[in-house]
Amino acid sequence: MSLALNDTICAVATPPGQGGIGIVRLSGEKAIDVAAQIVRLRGKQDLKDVTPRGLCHADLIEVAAAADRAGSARCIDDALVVVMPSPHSYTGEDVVEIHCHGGPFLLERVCEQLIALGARLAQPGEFTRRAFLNGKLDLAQAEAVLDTIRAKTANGLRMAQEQLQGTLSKEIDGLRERLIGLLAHLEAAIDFTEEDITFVSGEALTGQLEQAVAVLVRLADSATEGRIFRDGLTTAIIGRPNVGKSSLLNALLRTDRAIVTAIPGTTRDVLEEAVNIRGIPVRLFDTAGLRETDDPVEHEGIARSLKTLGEADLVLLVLDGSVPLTEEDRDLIRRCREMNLLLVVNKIDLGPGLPVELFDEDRPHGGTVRTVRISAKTGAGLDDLRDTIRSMFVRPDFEPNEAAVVTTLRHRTCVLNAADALRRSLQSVQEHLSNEFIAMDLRGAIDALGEITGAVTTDDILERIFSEFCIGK
Ligand SMILES: Nc1nc2c(ncn2[C@@H]2O[C@H](COP(=O)(O)OP(=O)(O)OP(=O)(O)O)[C@@H](O)[C@H]2O)c(=O)[nH]1
Ligand SMILES: [Mg+2]
Repeated sequence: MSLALNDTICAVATPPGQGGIGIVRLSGEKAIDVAAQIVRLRGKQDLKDVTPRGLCHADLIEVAAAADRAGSARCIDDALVVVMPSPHSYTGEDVVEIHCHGGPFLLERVCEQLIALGARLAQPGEFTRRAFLNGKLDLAQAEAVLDTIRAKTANGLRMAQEQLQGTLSKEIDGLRERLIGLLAHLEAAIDFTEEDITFVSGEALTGQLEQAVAVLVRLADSATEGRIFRDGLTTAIIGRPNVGKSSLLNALLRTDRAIVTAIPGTTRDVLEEAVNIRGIPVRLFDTAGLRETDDPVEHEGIARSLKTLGEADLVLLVLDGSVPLTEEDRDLIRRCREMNLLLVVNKIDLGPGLPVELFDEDRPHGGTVRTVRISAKTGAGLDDLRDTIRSMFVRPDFEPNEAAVVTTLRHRTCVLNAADALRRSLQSVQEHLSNEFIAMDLRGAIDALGEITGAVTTDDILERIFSEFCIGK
């Protein structure tokens, strides 16, 4: 896909569907000229001469009639128009926004006309891509635009905003600058090996490299919370039939979303709902109760339950606290041994529930296991359940706005690659290898960090990042 920077792009910037207001955005060299042909300002002045970034009342007119500007051109809507001349705009180019009524047909009509007049329909994320290419945002900030749009909880929004303001970029750039300084010393030492000058001592080098690794380790660690608040937790509610899985879903949602009956095997399909649990966006999946069955419909439901289980970040394994643990319960606990497992002992309103000791022989390996006691019927224990879910994934002292947080797998991979390269550099220092070896890995680390902010980038990376955006962003 060729995404030249010298043409003028346009797109509807507001979501599809009907709304009070809809916005069409234009960016590029000819943005003002193109827009001027369908915009007739009420104040009669030229679109070029309006106050930058101020709203102007205008009539939108049909292209066919536009040539006859003085005459009775047909008006299709009235609008507020704002002109943001380069470089003080989102993309850094001349930008015009046309705020008209939010009708899908009308907005499409406006875009069609702009295209007929020489603009091109923007690709997904192309406005933000231009902002990046014109140096208005770095790559991490551009990614934060999407995170801001997609944020589902206050924490997610706060982290996206921090990243958009440049908190992560500053930390990464600062570290990268220090490493570049270090590399310059090493390169000087390489260039002047004949002379007997020490540009940087082994000790100083070790100290600085170790310090940099520590910063990167902290950043990589922050990715656990970062990812959870950004992407949320995929949570499967599983268990034997009739233990109260659907009742738990309903209790957490505070609605009667799922059918609940006393008949085992009520839920056949997988139900998905989103809920905010202590600031974490959680995707809850209620599943069919797991048991041996000859019923083909139930059999399919169970296959889907197991698939959901396989994809979950967290498993809420519901147990009926009013009866002793069964062999099927134990099988399920064993099946979830490698996962983050929360044993939810339900129906405690009917009795004290099962003692935890029962589970000792089935202690999981790998993941974390916790137990809570609840009654989906009375709501007892649900607060404890919410607190426990948060504490399984978020450190108690975690504050999303305190320091730079890594929220994406892409950033985490770059951070880990940089840390690995620095560790190799450190090893070369310790083994008294020549400066070339130390410098080589140091360069690798500098490049890995540069990929986060886009100082080092490829079309491939840009393609992947901006294709996630929608048209108009
Ligand atoms: N006393 C009591 N009954 C409960 C509680 N939770 C669920 N039940 C009852 O248990 C029965 C089964 O509840 P469901 O929520 O349908 O159970 P399920 O695990 O979704 O069952 P399947 O969909 O068949 O696998 C219903 O009669 C509920 O009213 C609870 O906390 N206390
Ligand atoms: Mg159910």
